Amino acid sequence: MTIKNIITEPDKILRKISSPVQEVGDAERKIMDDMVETMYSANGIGLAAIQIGIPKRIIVIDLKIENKKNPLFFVNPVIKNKDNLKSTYEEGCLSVPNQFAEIDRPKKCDVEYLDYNGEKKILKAEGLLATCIQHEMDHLEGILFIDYLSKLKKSMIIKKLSKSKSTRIVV
Ligand code: GNR
Ligand code: NI
Repeated sequence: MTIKNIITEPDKILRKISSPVQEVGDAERKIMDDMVETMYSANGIGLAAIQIGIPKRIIVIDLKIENKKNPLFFVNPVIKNKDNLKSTYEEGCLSVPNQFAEIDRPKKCDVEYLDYNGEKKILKAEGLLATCIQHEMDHLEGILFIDYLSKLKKSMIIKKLSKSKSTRIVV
């Protein structure tokens, strides 16, 4: 397994729409293994393949309840049912480092997907898991949580991140 570099804003790659996976084979499992390792090393609770530069519809999530590792793998996820009730979480994103904002999303959702072994599954999610699934699925459409903020807040964040990117290169 390899820890990959996480792409951060501003970067056009993050705006790509990811393509469906044709078959869950060893190559796809290798991507999933690298994704979990990358997510753990960055202390995230979720990661979409596009965040490591791979435009495929693959996401991994681990809420690390009680510090136990329990990685969930979702290939070609589709949301089937969304709750009309919303819940609010303070969201962050490994591709938008050190920035946080409260975002409203449906409190519950059902998600249909293929698992690590390519088997079709359906999961009823709520709370932080539902929020995280929706956050990751947004990545598959090139959407980031900052897109839900006002134009002003969003542009301030992008400005900050592009500045910190340009000063990170030390010769
Ligand atoms: O690590 C993460 N934490 C988080 C917190 C609230 C809502 C969503 C997330 S996902 C984020 C990791 C990430 O960027 N996934 O794409
Ligand atoms: Ni994210």
